[in-house]
Amino acid sequence: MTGPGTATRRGGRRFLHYGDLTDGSRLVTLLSSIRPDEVYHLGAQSHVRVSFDEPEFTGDTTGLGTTRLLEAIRLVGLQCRFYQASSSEMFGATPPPQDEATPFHPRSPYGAAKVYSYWITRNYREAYGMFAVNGILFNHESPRRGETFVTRKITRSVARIRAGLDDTVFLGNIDAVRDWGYAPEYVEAMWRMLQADEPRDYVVATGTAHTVRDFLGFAFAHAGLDWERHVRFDRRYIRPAEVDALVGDASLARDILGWAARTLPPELARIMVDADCAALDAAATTPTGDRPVAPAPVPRLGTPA
Ligand code: G4F
Repeated sequence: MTGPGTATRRGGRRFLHYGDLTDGSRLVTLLSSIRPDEVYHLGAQSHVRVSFDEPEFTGDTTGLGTTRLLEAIRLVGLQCRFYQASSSEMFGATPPPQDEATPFHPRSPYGAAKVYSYWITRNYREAYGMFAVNGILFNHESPRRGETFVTRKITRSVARIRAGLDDTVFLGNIDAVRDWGYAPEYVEAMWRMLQADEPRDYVVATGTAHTVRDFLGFAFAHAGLDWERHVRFDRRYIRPAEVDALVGDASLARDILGWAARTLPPELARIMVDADCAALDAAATTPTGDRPVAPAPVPRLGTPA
C-alpha cells in the first residue's frame, strides 16, 4: 500500500480514510480534517526486489511521499508527533552490527528512497522544530506478513506441504543474514518513540543473526519436515544487488525507551507456522458455500516474491 492508510476512531469504531502518498493536496485535506496527535508514516512500496523493477515509483512513494506528508503537516500547522518508518535496508553494504551511528550504504532503489526519507525527516525536525523521529526497524515479521517476503513465503509453504497441497518452494539467496523480530513488539517501540521527552532516532532489532537457511530449519522442523527435501533454488529471486548481513544493536532503545525484543527467530518461525497451518485447517473445515475467500494461490514463478 502506498497510501497513508489513515485510521481514526469514531464512537469506538476504526474509520479508514482514502488517500495516497503521491497526492500532496489530498494529504493536506485529510490532515486538516482529522487533525491527529500522532502520525505513524508506514506507507511505501516496501518490497526490495520489486523496487529494482519499479525504481521511479518507489522513489516517488517511498521517498518523496514522506516529504509530501511532512509538508502537509507543516502547511496545516499541526503540532502532531511524526514517526518515519526508516529501515535497516539503509545500512545495506555496511557490515554489522549496525546502530544509529552506522553509515548508510543502500543497495536498492528502496534503500536509497528510505535514506532520502530519513534525512528529510531529520531536516523537518531541525528546520521547523517538529517532533519527527526515525525508527530504523530491522526485519519485523508476523502471521500478517505479506506472502512474498521470505519468512511468510517459507511458513506458508510449510503449511501447504504439511497439508499435501505443495511439495516444493523456490527461493533465491538463502545465505543472506537477517535480524528478524516480532512485529507487534516493534510497533510498541514505535509508540514509545512518540511518547519520549525528546525526538531522536532509534534502531529497533533483536541483535541476533540468522540466515534464511536457519529460518528454513526452524520453520520446517516445527512441522516435522526436512527443508532440504522441499527447497529448490531459482535464480529469478536473486536481486541485482544483495544486502548480505543486517544485525542491529538496539542499545539506545533499551536505555532511553526501556524497550527490548522478547521474541527471537526460532519462536517467531513457530508462531508463523502455527498461524499458517491453522488458517489452512480452518479453510479446509469451512463448508465451501460459507467460505469468504478461496485459499490463496501458490505464488507463481516469474512474479517477484
Ligand atoms: O523477506 P525479504 O524480501 O526482506 P528484505 O529484503 O530484508 O526487506 C524487508 O525488511 C526490511 C527491513 O525491515 C524492510 F525495510 C523491507 O521493506 C522489507 O520488509 O528478503 C530477506 C532476504 C533477502 O536477502 C532475500 O534476497 O531473503 C532473501 N530471499 C531468498 N529467497 C528471498 C527469497 N526474499 C524473498 N522475498 N523471496 C525469496 O524467494
